Amino acid sequence: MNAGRSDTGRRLRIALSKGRIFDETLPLFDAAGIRPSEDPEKSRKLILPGSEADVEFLIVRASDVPTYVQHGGADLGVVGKDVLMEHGAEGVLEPLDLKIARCRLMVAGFPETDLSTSRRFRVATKYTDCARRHFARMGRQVEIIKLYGSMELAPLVGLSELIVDVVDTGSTLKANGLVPLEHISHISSRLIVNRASMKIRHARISEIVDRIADAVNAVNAVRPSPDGS
Ligand code: PRT
Ligand code: MG
Repeated sequence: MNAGRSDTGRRLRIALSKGRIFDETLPLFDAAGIRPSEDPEKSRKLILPGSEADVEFLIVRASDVPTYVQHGGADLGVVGKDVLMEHGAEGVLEPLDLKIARCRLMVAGFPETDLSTSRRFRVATKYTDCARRHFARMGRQVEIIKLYGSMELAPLVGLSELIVDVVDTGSTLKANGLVPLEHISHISSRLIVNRASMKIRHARISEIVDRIADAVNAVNAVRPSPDGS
């Protein structure tokens, strides 16, 4: 019996982005018995059938995952908390922290930068809403400059004094003469679910969420996280 299909007559759709999230998500999905039948890095297909007949994978841009799940284009998705916070993702359920693709959302700039001065810093970032909220919380006036990538370049050419970006090892900042100045948030990837899908396909989605949760716990029991979560 195929719960996912019999509920609505179509496969359960899971939105994934290529790259680091995909690589780290695969072993967790494997544990839940679902995996794409093809490697998206080698295929040009945007819909990949799953190993189980009631599941298929949508390959979308990382920043588009919440949009697909919010509007029901996908039932489930895997997305970085940074993208989720920036998007807003209203009405989207977030049942599981997958504890993968961990990093930190940071304010960064040149080492000599004094954030306590009253000057109005320019901040280059693709996380404009997160940055705006952070600086408002800190009571600092800033000018936000929207970029779509390579934020580290902005201070080097005088476009901004600060950036807001995710940092993992810190080597990209270092290679460009920048340092982390202020921590905004710990980031990891989350499993998200469309609210209506969760109601309509509750049994099947709960089963998948539970199995992935077990896999996350198994991985983290062996390898405790650096921040103790
Ligand atoms: O490229 P596109 O716009 O399609 O999507 P994306 O760039 O958001 O996707 P991807 O695959 O690069 O990142 C997906 C998710 O991985 C992000 O949303 C984060 O939640 C998470 N993640 C974890 C990271 C990093 N670590 C990371 N280090 N995302 C990006 N980086 C980049 C960072 O922007 C900086 O340029 O790597 C550089 C810093 O790395 P370090 O190790 O030098 O500090
Ligand atoms: Mg990228």
